[in-house]
Amino acid sequence: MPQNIFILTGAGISAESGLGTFRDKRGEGIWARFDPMKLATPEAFARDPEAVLAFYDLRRRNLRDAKPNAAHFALARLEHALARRGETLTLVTQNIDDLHERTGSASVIHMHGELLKARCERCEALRPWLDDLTISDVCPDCGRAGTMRPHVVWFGEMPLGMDLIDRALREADLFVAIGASGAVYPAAGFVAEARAYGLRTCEINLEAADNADLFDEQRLGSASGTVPAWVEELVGP
Ligand code: BV8
Repeated sequence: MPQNIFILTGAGISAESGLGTFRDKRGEGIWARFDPMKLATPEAFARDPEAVLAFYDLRRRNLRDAKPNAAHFALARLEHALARRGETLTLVTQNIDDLHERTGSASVIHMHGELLKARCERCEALRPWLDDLTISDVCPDCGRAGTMRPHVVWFGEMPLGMDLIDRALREADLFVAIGASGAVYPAAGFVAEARAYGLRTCEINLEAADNADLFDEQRLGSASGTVPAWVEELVGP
């Protein structure tokens, strides 16, 4: 029977690429050092845009030096192998990095936005943005200054692609969460929706997620080892 697989990735898949995770048991995650309520909400951006923009400039520069790891490459291989068999991979990521795209994953749904894009709050135009973003930058489309923001979904904002995500969940046979802590909604609720739709569910993680009890199967270990091994079981070496 054709395998339609729905994969949700979180910060854990990019951890071995040198991009920090948000919450880790050792308390060294990004949110242990930076207060998300002061840097990842629309209210924070309205109150102190320079601090918020500096936070994303720092992460954009880190991303330029980061390289995809074996887990990203394995998911791109899985997508192409399934397509050759007439099966589908829907890849949804909570991550705002471009490491999936850099390994050839074709249709990535960035439900929390993308760090390498900026959006004009006046004309809604969306543009690639690889350099620092300042509050005085001019929108390349409408020419207004001071209207550009990172194309990132902050707390309290609607995640992107929710209709597409729900449709893909309904059509899939298998739901796999990779490197996701199950701490942030609505992404953390996808596994419960998958179970309600009758999908098998599998967690691939370094440590058990907050919603680990909702998964039929669990594979613990670093993504650069666990994900290529899982892909090889599915589509061979
Ligand atoms: C919204 C972008 C309305 C910014 C981020 C119930 C329903 C709906 C909403 C809520 C709800 N309850 C509360 C809310 C509000 C809130 C929320 O969830 N708050 C939490 C804190 C309780 N949610 C929202 O505000 C969302 N919007 O609700 O709008 C709505 C309602 C319903 C339906 C639609 C809309 C918006 C949330 C998005 C916020 N933006 N990111 C930025 O990146 O700066 S969220 C932030 O956390 C990250 O970006 C990341 O995407 C996300 C989740 O983190 P993870 O990816 O899981 O990373 P984390 O560090 O937590 O975990 C890492 C995992 O990797 C761990 O398990 C670890 O063990 C593992 N790992 C580590 N190393 C490795 C590894 N695994 C493998 N290998 C390794 N080497």
